Amino acid sequence: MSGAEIFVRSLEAEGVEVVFGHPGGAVIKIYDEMARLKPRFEHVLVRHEQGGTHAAEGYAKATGKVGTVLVTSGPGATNTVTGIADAFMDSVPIVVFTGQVPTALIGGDAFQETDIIGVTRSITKHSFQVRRAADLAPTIKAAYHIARTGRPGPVVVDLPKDILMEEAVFEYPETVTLRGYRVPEEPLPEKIEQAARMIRQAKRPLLYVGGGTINGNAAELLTALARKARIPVTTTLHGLGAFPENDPLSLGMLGMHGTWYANMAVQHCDLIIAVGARFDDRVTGKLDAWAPHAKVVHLEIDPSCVSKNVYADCAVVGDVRRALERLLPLVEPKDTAAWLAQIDAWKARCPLTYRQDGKLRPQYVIRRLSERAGDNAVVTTDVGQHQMWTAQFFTFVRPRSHITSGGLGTMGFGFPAALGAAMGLRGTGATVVSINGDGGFLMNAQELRVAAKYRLPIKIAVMNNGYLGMVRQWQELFHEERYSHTDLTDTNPDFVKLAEAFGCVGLRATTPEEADAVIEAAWQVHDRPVLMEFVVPKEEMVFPMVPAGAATDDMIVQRFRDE
Ligand SMILES: Cc1ncc(C[n+]2csc(CCOP(=O)(O)OP(=O)(O)O)c2C)c(N)n1
Repeated sequence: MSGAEIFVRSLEAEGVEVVFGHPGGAVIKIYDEMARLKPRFEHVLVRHEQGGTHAAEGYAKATGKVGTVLVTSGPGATNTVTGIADAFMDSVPIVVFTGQVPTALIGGDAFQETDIIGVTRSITKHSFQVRRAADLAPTIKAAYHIARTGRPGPVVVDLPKDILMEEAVFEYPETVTLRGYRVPEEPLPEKIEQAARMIRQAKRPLLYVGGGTINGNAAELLTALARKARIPVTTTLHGLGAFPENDPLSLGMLGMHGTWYANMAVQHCDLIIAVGARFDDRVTGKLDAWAPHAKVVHLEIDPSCVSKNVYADCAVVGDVRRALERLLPLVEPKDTAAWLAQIDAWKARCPLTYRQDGKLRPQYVIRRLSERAGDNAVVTTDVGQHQMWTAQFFTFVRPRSHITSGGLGTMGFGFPAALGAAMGLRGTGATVVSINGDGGFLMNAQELRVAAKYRLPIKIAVMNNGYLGMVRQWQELFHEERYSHTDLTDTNPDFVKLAEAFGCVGLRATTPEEADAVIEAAWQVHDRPVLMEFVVPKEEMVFPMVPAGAATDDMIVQRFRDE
């Protein structure tokens, strides 16, 4: 059969359910075979390849499966670069198939030729260029294996056009053996015992939990460990949902915009148990002033993350789920009452707050969305202030309920990620909520119509503060209020009309009462996306805040100014 048919059959054999793609000359043969073969997977025609890549990320994060993207060569391929970089930074398993000019023309500046393998070399977990149709099936098998196993990440598979025409025998391999690729799974027993000993000896232990706990399907075990040993838990942005935030042991998020009490716990604890986390600079701030009294136990699958930023006194390298399975029976209930009382006092002294003065505050909107959506919600956010308010004021109680762009901080991520999540969660009863700023939403708003086509009832919030809010905040705090090119008021569209033009419902709220009514109305729509525009004050800022590069102790807790 043709290489293009082998491609289609391989995706079916891999169990792919959804492909987010956009056709072009280099992959036209694959699209032709899809028309002829009517494959078992669904192809979603996105309106921009970047949107497709973020949709695949949203699908992967919501379902725990690998996301799939198919694009043409040249601009089709380069349009995926931001999504690939995003997936690399955030350990999201996706496979991106890019068309390529015929092998004989490679290197000759042919029409729509880009060396996408070269372009993406430093932002992929691995990449392949297929040179023979006979290699297609084993390469596809290997690509999904690499994307999904160990620390997950993006894999690019480049498909020269002639390979798709070439004939070969189709056989999908059962197993993968790759020289030089081994996943460290079983942690060393002596390291588990050392970790248990350190937990036993600690007086003020703290669990610092990252996205690796969710990727590794270890949230339940982590929760069991925290509850058994009575250890308080703080999570990173990507760790949100790994531990139920309505549990008294939860401290919410730590770091730059984390809670005051989580950061206080970090600065006063005597043991940090890091689980699937990488000590990112948005977590630690000034490294040598972070957690000054703590020894560190680090449970981590990626050996290159261990002792990279913060030295691990005990490194438990391997699958975090297996590590927690083995650690749990060795850890006894601890008396941490004094430490927990101290934390409760911090929580009472400086809880997360916002001004309640009759104006429509974004934090209020997020609280209301959280209450309305309940435990079954899956939330995606874009990047900026609304992202941090969502992390602070939405209550996450389940793994895979919070999807965002953390490492790369990609504006334009949130809505297409919601599209991908909603495609993956059809029929599960989950409500997908997409929270955006007025800046980033417009960077991939074209995918609205795709969501409408599939009748996905995504609840889209656009926090319209008329500004690139997070940059405005930095300009106010650190650049003497020179608001250089952050005002969006004269380039913002009418968001309600925009939604309607794309076949969605558009609603607007300017007061808390209107916001309540709009949220209620949005939840009554079941057959298409609803865009809720919330007009909020531009002056609102995200606090607490540890300024970039500052010590955690120098956190700005709250600052109100006249409006
Ligand atoms: C693609 C991209 N360009 C620029 C930035 C820098 N940046 C970070 S936050 C932000 C402002 C976002 O504004 P908006 O989407 O309105 O959200 P808000 O902060 O107001 O909630 C900008 C420009 C980015 N993160 N990503």
